[in-house]
Amino acid sequence: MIWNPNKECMSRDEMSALQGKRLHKIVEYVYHNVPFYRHKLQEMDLTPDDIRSIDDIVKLPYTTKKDLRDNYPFGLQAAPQSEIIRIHASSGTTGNPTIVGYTRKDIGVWSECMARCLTAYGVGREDIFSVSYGYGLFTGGLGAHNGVEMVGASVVPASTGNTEKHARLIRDLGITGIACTPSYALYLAETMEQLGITKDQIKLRVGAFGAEPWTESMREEIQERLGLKGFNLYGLSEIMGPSVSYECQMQNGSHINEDHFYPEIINPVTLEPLPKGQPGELVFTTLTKEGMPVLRYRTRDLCSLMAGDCDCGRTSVRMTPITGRSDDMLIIRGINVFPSQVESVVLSMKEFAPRYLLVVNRVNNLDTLEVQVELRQEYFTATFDTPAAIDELQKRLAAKLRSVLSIGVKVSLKAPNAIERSQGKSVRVIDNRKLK
Ligand code: DLL
Repeated sequence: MIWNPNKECMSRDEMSALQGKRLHKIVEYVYHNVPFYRHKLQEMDLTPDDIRSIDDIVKLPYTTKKDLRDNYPFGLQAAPQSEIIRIHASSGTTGNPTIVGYTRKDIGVWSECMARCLTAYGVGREDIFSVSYGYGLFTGGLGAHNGVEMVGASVVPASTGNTEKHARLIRDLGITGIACTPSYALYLAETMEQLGITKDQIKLRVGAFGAEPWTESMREEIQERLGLKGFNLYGLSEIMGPSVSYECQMQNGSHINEDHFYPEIINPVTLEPLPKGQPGELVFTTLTKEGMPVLRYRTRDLCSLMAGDCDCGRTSVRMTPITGRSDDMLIIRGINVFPSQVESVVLSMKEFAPRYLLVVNRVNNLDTLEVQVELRQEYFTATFDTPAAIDELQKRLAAKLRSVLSIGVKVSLKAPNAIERSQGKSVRVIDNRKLK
């Protein structure tokens, strides 16, 4: 089944024509409504009339996460506040989160894009579908939720946490589909095994996995342990949230909803656009968004675009799985974490030297983050014999990190000079997770 064959199966010529028309419109819209873009275009001596076809996109400036942060909170919003019906936020590199407002039309487009994904996975009205991405400022929960409702399946808004209860609900309600991070799927499988819930007692058959990179061997393991077929779901909050791209039954790359999100691949160093098939950094332009449209947003995700038709009948361009990032962002339990966020917290506390290390592990399929940080010599000398003071400091740092990163962190305080110095560039992260 294809949710919207008119759009998902357009001829390439029709798609390019539609994209060109929409690009012109969106450039005109941001030119008149977002001073940031108007100034950028003026500096480049461009007006909306210079953008006539989709090929003209290369004339436009890039947008980065820093631009969003510098214009915090609403600087890039194009629609008046009265038209915004929802606001999501995702973590920024330091300090300010990225704020994204959606109009009613945006939520409608998002729901449809998500419905396209779910239909491609084989989800329909008869399904009972659990959304186990976090509900809240994160786009995963509500984004997937709206799509499930649009498809007409019964949505179970399980969110994250409370995994034992969730495992029992999967069995007792006969839940057939689930959306969550691939690492949570493995954690859930483990919890079920501990509870003695066996594969033949459950009816799971479809999984919509994303929000973090995963591999074919993780797919095999999840499929084997939960007895379902797992599909990739990709997205990012700056563009929309989940549903930017999705795997079909062929599972050969993820189809991009390119009538709404126009993809390009660029060389992250020279910023030159690259042809289909070549790996590089993925860039998106939102073609229809009203709340916060973005031109040529640099995702920092590395992948390539695939040429050629897909046997499923969809004509939309596909992207390969994400192989890495062109920045230092980590994804820990589905939450984006930048080492610079940890640095800003460490530097804000006088007790610490600016020496820290993030150690990431995967224990029982759950990611853990330990932050090691060195005490300053003066503080270390003054409190050396006072375990209570050290304990208080440790708790204070853990609480601050938790509020900035939105995840629990194990804090390990170190004596001055205890963190190993590297010879070349300083090493800030040791990621022991094996993404085989
Ligand atoms: O993670 C949106 C989402 C929610 C996607 C639920 C899929 C499912 P952000 O928090 O803004 O949004 O993080 C976006 O997560 O740039 C990628 O680096 C990574 N990411 C998302 N989906 C995938 C995926 C949501 N399927 C960032 N494979 C993106 C690999 C993914 N990485």
